[in-house]
Amino acid sequence: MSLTVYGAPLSPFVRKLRLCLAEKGLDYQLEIVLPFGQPAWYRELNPLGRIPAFKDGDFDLADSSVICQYLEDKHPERLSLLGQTAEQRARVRWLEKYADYELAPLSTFTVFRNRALKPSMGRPCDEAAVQTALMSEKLPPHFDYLEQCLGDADYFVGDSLSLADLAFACQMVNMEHGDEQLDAQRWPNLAALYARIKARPSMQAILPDEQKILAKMSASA
Ligand SMILES: N[C@@H](CCC(=O)N[C@@H](CS)C(=O)NCC(=O)O)C(=O)O
Repeated sequence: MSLTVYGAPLSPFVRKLRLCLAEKGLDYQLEIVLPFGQPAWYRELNPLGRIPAFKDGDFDLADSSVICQYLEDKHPERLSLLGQTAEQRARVRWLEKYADYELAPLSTFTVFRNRALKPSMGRPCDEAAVQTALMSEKLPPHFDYLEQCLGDADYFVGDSLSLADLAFACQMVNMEHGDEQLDAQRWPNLAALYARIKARPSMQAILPDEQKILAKMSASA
Protein backbone atom coordinates (compact mmCIF):
# COMPACT_ATOMS: atom_id res chain seq x y z
CA MET A 1 0.00 0.00 0.00
CA SER A 2 1.51 3.32 -1.06
CA LEU A 3 -0.45 6.45 -0.23
CA THR A 4 0.42 9.93 -1.53
CA VAL A 5 -1.20 13.23 -0.64
CA TYR A 6 -0.68 16.03 -3.18
CA GLY A 7 -1.02 19.51 -1.74
CA ALA A 8 0.42 22.14 0.57
CA PRO A 9 0.40 22.06 4.39
CA LEU A 10 -1.35 25.40 4.91
CA SER A 11 -4.46 24.38 2.99
CA PRO A 12 -7.24 23.47 5.46
CA PHE A 13 -8.46 20.75 3.10
CA VAL A 14 -5.01 19.19 2.82
CA ARG A 15 -4.71 19.44 6.63
CA LYS A 16 -8.07 17.69 7.08
CA LEU A 17 -6.92 14.81 4.91
CA ARG A 18 -3.58 14.54 6.71
CA LEU A 19 -5.34 14.50 10.10
CA CYS A 20 -7.74 11.84 8.86
CA LEU A 21 -4.83 9.67 7.69
CA ALA A 22 -2.96 10.18 10.98
CA GLU A 23 -6.01 9.44 13.14
CA LYS A 24 -6.50 6.24 11.16
CA GLY A 25 -2.84 5.34 11.59
CA LEU A 26 -2.17 5.30 7.82
CA ASP A 27 1.29 6.28 6.57
CA TYR A 28 1.54 8.48 3.50
CA GLN A 29 3.91 10.69 1.57
CA LEU A 30 3.21 14.36 1.08
CA GLU A 31 4.10 15.63 -2.38
CA ILE A 32 4.03 19.41 -2.40
CA VAL A 33 1.67 20.95 -4.94
CA LEU A 34 0.68 24.57 -4.44
CA PRO A 35 -2.82 25.84 -5.21
CA PHE A 36 -1.38 28.12 -7.91
CA GLY A 37 1.19 27.64 -10.70
CA GLN A 38 0.68 23.89 -10.67
CA PRO A 39 2.60 21.51 -12.91
CA ALA A 40 0.63 20.33 -15.98
CA TRP A 41 0.52 16.72 -14.74
CA TYR A 42 -1.52 17.77 -11.69
CA ARG A 43 -4.55 18.46 -13.92
CA GLU A 44 -4.72 14.72 -14.57
CA LEU A 45 -5.25 14.17 -10.85
CA ASN A 46 -7.68 17.05 -10.47
CA PRO A 47 -8.87 18.89 -13.60
CA LEU A 48 -10.16 21.64 -11.28
CA GLY A 49 -6.60 22.28 -10.09
CA ARG A 50 -7.55 22.27 -6.40
CA ILE A 51 -5.61 20.65 -3.60
CA PRO A 52 -5.61 18.04 -2.16
CA ALA A 53 -5.47 15.11 -4.57
CA PHE A 54 -4.53 11.61 -3.51
CA LYS A 55 -3.15 8.35 -4.81
CA ASP A 56 -3.54 4.88 -3.37
CA GLY A 57 -1.23 2.84 -5.62
CA ASP A 58 -2.63 3.40 -9.12
CA PHE A 59 -5.96 4.71 -7.90
CA ASP A 60 -6.32 8.47 -7.75
CA LEU A 61 -8.93 10.81 -6.30
CA ALA A 62 -9.52 14.49 -5.58
CA ASP A 63 -11.44 16.48 -2.95
CA SER A 64 -10.70 16.10 0.76
CA SER A 65 -14.20 14.89 1.72
CA VAL A 66 -14.32 12.33 -1.08
CA ILE A 67 -10.85 11.07 -0.21
CA CYS A 68 -11.66 10.82 3.53
CA GLN A 69 -14.83 8.88 2.74
CA TYR A 70 -12.83 6.57 0.49
CA LEU A 71 -10.41 5.92 3.36
CA GLU A 72 -13.37 5.18 5.61
CA ASP A 73 -14.76 2.63 3.13
CA LYS A 74 -11.36 1.17 2.32
CA HIS A 75 -10.29 0.65 5.94
CA PRO A 76 -13.40 -0.23 7.96
CA GLU A 77 -11.15 -1.94 10.51
CA ARG A 78 -9.55 1.40 11.45
CA LEU A 79 -10.89 4.23 13.61
CA SER A 80 -14.10 5.51 12.06
CA LEU A 81 -14.36 9.27 11.63
CA LEU A 82 -17.80 9.31 10.03
CA GLY A 83 -20.03 8.19 12.91
CA GLN A 84 -21.73 4.85 13.58
CA THR A 85 -25.41 5.18 12.70
CA ALA A 86 -27.03 6.54 9.52
CA GLU A 87 -28.12 9.59 11.51
CA GLN A 88 -24.64 10.21 12.90
CA ARG A 89 -23.04 9.76 9.48
CA ALA A 90 -25.45 12.24 7.93
CA ARG A 91 -24.77 14.72 10.73
CA VAL A 92 -20.99 14.38 10.33
CA ARG A 93 -21.29 15.01 6.58
CA TRP A 94 -23.47 18.07 7.18
CA LEU A 95 -21.08 19.63 9.69
CA GLU A 96 -18.03 18.80 7.60
CA LYS A 97 -19.71 20.42 4.62
CA TYR A 98 -20.69 23.38 6.79
CA ALA A 99 -17.07 23.98 7.79
CA ASP A 100 -15.76 23.45 4.25
CA TYR A 101 -18.33 25.59 2.46
CA GLU A 102 -19.55 28.17 5.00
CA LEU A 103 -16.54 28.80 7.27
CA ALA A 104 -13.81 28.38 4.64
CA PRO A 105 -14.78 31.38 2.47
CA LEU A 106 -14.41 33.57 5.56
CA SER A 107 -11.79 31.99 7.85
CA THR A 108 -9.45 30.79 5.10
CA PHE A 109 -10.24 32.60 1.87
CA THR A 110 -10.75 35.98 3.58
CA VAL A 111 -8.84 36.13 6.92
CA PHE A 112 -5.93 33.81 6.13
CA ARG A 113 -5.61 34.79 2.49
CA ASN A 114 -5.53 38.53 3.23
CA ARG A 115 -3.46 38.53 6.39
CA ALA A 116 -0.93 35.78 5.59
CA LEU A 117 -0.96 34.72 1.95
CA LYS A 118 -1.34 37.95 -0.01
CA PRO A 119 1.41 39.91 1.83
CA SER A 120 3.83 37.00 1.29
CA MET A 121 3.14 37.37 -2.45
CA GLY A 122 3.73 41.12 -2.38
CA ARG A 123 0.02 41.90 -2.51
CA PRO A 124 -1.79 44.15 -0.03
CA CYS A 125 -4.09 42.81 2.68
CA ASP A 126 -7.71 43.90 2.24
CA GLU A 127 -8.25 44.61 5.95
CA ALA A 128 -11.78 45.90 5.34
CA ALA A 129 -12.76 42.50 3.95
CA VAL A 130 -11.18 40.80 6.98
CA GLN A 131 -13.06 43.04 9.40
CA THR A 132 -16.33 42.43 7.58
CA ALA A 133 -15.81 38.67 7.83
CA LEU A 134 -15.01 38.89 11.55
CA MET A 135 -17.38 41.51 12.83
CA SER A 136 -20.50 41.58 10.75
CA GLU A 137 -23.19 39.03 10.09
CA LYS A 138 -20.58 36.75 8.53
CA LEU A 139 -18.53 34.52 10.87
CA PRO A 140 -20.34 35.19 14.20
CA PRO A 141 -23.70 33.64 13.17
CA HIS A 142 -21.85 30.55 11.96
CA PHE A 143 -20.08 30.26 15.29
CA ASP A 144 -23.41 30.76 17.11
CA TYR A 145 -24.91 27.92 15.12
CA LEU A 146 -21.94 25.59 15.65
CA GLU A 147 -21.79 26.41 19.39
CA GLN A 148 -25.43 25.40 19.64
CA CYS A 149 -24.83 22.18 17.62
CA LEU A 150 -21.97 21.22 19.94
CA GLY A 151 -23.72 22.09 23.22
CA ASP A 152 -21.62 20.88 26.14
CA ALA A 153 -20.48 17.70 24.37
CA ASP A 154 -16.81 16.94 23.78
CA TYR A 155 -17.34 16.34 20.04
CA PHE A 156 -19.94 17.40 17.50
CA VAL A 157 -21.39 13.94 16.87
CA GLY A 158 -21.86 10.76 18.93
CA ASP A 159 -19.36 11.55 21.68
CA SER A 160 -16.39 10.67 19.51
CA LEU A 161 -13.97 12.38 17.15
CA SER A 162 -15.23 12.73 13.60
CA LEU A 163 -14.53 14.58 10.36
CA ALA A 164 -16.95 17.26 11.61
CA ASP A 165 -14.52 18.15 14.43
CA LEU A 166 -11.48 17.95 12.14
CA ALA A 167 -13.05 20.11 9.41
CA PHE A 168 -14.04 22.76 11.94
CA ALA A 169 -10.60 22.77 13.62
CA CYS A 170 -8.86 22.99 10.23
CA GLN A 171 -10.70 26.22 9.48
CA MET A 172 -9.79 27.59 12.91
CA VAL A 173 -6.12 26.86 12.28
CA ASN A 174 -6.21 28.99 9.13
CA MET A 175 -8.01 31.76 10.98
CA GLU A 176 -5.29 31.64 13.64
CA HIS A 177 -2.60 31.67 10.94
CA GLY A 178 -4.33 34.91 9.92
CA ASP A 179 -3.85 36.24 13.48
CA GLU A 180 -7.41 35.81 14.69
CA GLN A 181 -8.65 33.70 17.58
CA LEU A 182 -12.06 32.26 18.24
CA ASP A 183 -13.52 34.38 21.06
CA ALA A 184 -13.62 31.95 24.01
CA GLN A 185 -15.91 34.23 26.03
CA ARG A 186 -18.55 34.25 23.34
CA TRP A 187 -18.18 30.68 22.08
CA PRO A 188 -16.68 28.76 25.04
CA ASN A 189 -17.63 25.27 23.91
CA LEU A 190 -16.30 25.76 20.40
CA ALA A 191 -13.08 27.24 21.75
CA ALA A 192 -12.68 24.24 24.08
CA LEU A 193 -13.33 21.84 21.19
CA TYR A 194 -10.72 23.61 19.10
CA ALA A 195 -8.17 23.41 21.94
CA ARG A 196 -8.94 19.70 22.35
CA ILE A 197 -8.42 18.94 18.64
CA LYS A 198 -5.31 21.09 18.50
CA ALA A 199 -3.77 19.13 21.38
CA ARG A 200 -4.16 15.78 19.61
CA PRO A 201 -0.94 14.11 18.46
CA SER A 202 -2.22 14.14 14.85
CA MET A 203 -2.38 17.95 14.90
CA GLN A 204 0.75 18.41 17.00
CA ALA A 205 2.69 16.37 14.43
CA ILE A 206 1.97 18.86 11.64
CA LEU A 207 1.62 22.29 13.26
CA PRO A 208 5.34 22.98 13.87
CA ASP A 209 6.05 22.62 10.14
CA GLU A 210 3.15 24.92 9.37
CA GLN A 211 4.59 27.52 11.77
CA LYS A 212 7.93 27.33 9.96
CA ILE A 213 6.27 27.88 6.59
CA LEU A 214 4.31 30.84 8.02
CA ALA A 215 7.49 32.35 9.45
CA LYS A 216 9.17 32.10 6.03
CA MET A 217 6.14 33.66 4.41
CA SER A 218 6.08 36.62 6.78
CA ALA A 219 9.85 37.10 6.34
CA SER A 220 9.29 37.44 2.59
CA ALA A 221 6.33 39.84 3.03
N1 LIG B 1 -13.75 20.93 -1.79
C1 LIG B 1 -12.31 20.90 -2.01
C2 LIG B 1 -11.75 22.30 -1.82
C3 LIG B 1 -10.27 22.36 -2.15
C4 LIG B 1 -9.77 23.80 -2.31
O1 LIG B 1 -10.55 24.74 -2.54
N2 LIG B 1 -8.44 23.97 -2.19
C5 LIG B 1 -7.85 25.28 -2.41
C6 LIG B 1 -6.65 25.50 -1.51
S1 LIG B 1 -7.10 25.70 0.17
C7 LIG B 1 -7.34 25.34 -3.84
O2 LIG B 1 -6.74 24.40 -4.31
N3 LIG B 1 -7.59 26.45 -4.52
C8 LIG B 1 -7.08 26.67 -5.85
C9 LIG B 1 -8.19 26.97 -6.83
O3 LIG B 1 -9.37 27.02 -6.44
O4 LIG B 1 -7.85 27.15 -8.01
C10 LIG B 1 -11.67 19.91 -1.05
O5 LIG B 1 -12.24 19.67 0.02
O6 LIG B 1 -10.63 19.31 -1.38
